[in-house]
Amino acid sequence: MSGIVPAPASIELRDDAAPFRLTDDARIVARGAGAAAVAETFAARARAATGFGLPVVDGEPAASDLAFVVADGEAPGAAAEGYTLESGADGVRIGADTPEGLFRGTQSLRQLLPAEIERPDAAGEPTGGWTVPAASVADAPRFAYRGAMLDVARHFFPIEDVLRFIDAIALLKLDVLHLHLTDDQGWRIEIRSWPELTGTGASTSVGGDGGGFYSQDDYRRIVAYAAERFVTIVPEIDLPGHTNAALSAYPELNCDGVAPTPYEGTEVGFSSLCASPERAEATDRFLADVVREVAELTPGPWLHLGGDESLATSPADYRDLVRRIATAGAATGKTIIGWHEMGASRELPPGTVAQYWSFVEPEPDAAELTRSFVEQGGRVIMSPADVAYLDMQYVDDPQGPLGGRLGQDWAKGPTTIDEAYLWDPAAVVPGVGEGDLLGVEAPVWTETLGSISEVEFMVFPRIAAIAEIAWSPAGPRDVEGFFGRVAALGRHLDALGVAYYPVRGVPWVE
Ligand code: TNX
Repeated sequence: MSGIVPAPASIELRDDAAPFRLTDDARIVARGAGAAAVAETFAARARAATGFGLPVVDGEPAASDLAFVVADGEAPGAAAEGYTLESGADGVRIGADTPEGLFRGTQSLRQLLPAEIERPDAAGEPTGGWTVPAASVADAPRFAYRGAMLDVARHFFPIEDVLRFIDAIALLKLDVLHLHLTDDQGWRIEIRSWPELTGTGASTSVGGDGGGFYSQDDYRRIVAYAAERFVTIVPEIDLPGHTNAALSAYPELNCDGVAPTPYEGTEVGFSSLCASPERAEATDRFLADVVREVAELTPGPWLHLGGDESLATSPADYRDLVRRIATAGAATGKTIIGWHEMGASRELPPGTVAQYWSFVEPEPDAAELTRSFVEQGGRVIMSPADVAYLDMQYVDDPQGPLGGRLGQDWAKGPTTIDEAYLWDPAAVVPGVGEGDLLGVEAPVWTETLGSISEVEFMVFPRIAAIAEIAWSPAGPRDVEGFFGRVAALGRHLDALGVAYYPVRGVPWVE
């Protein structure tokens, strides 16, 4: 079975025509700026799985070759991430206007090949050979920002886990990994001018599962690995609430001058930076130093500064702190993203982006706070918690293998894959339409998730629904067709060794 998730804008599969056969003779002919690097990324995977040489070369493609072309006029509508893919007995050709578009096209090619293409070891040809069906694909995304968020603060995940996660989301053509780097339970990014943030501040996690943090070099490695897969890292420093880890590391950030003890529970909304003028010098120096160092590590355009659930901050203090936080952030030259509560400030820097996390039926203030960003010239990322939060439990899990141990249920109970699939980001907040949206993001919070396989188990397959909403054209959704493609994706995840929950309704292949 073949099928591409997210569904391409247009695909014609010609079952009656001869397929392409990838053999030991195949070369990858790369043409145009940046094409060879994308070809090498694809070739590394395909060489491991097939045992073929697959040299990346210049020249004229033969019928046994794959041609990867970057040139003006290749992508439909000149879309930056668009591509065309043609396959058949006379070869495979992917064309794009940019290396990024070419990379997205290679993710479709992976899914058109047998799932064994994902295997890290050459375990022999699959039955039927390494075939690509005869097909014509013309594709480009609906939204530019298609994200996943990983909470590395509640539990810490070592670099290798994060790289593995990047690999898995890139297959679904996601192009952003938002890292929730700080919270009450841990500060996970080295800030050289405030070393105790990753001393005391990184010593804990939920449930006493140990601490951890990324050194600046570790973080650069993550950024570089993501960049090779055309994934932008969005760092989040959650402020002014969710700051117990920072407050525990530096007494001078606390109104009473006393550092609280590190926190290993799962409550939210009890910590806050201090808005008092007596602490202004320390607090503003902390803000400026942190955002400067994080921005310096970040080639991407965005800096997420939190703003959610500051329940221990008075409304006046919240507005004052958000103004100071956003001003410091904007001074780095980055565009600020904030959870929708930040819309309480009418002094947001131009272009500040909202991340909406209320429900598909918005709570009244959430809609108003989100519109506040749009009124101030910003756009919106949609993450409605009842459909896009990947830490929400699976419906049949309480009876299932996990015994209800993983995930939460506060966002209107467990979430089915159909619910995750059947919503339209442009129809959530009245007054926030298609043109106001930057994109869509699926967060996974890790209060209940202590290992990367537990994370994967919650993320897959539901993230495929979010990826398809973010990439594929708007319009009526064919649930059955989607489920068939998710079943095909399941075989790729099996071959990759990525964990997932075999949700009911999908015709999983044994
Ligand atoms: C709400 S969503 C939070 C997080 C929790 C999550 C758990 C948001 C902006 N804040 O602090 O981890 O729920 O599902």
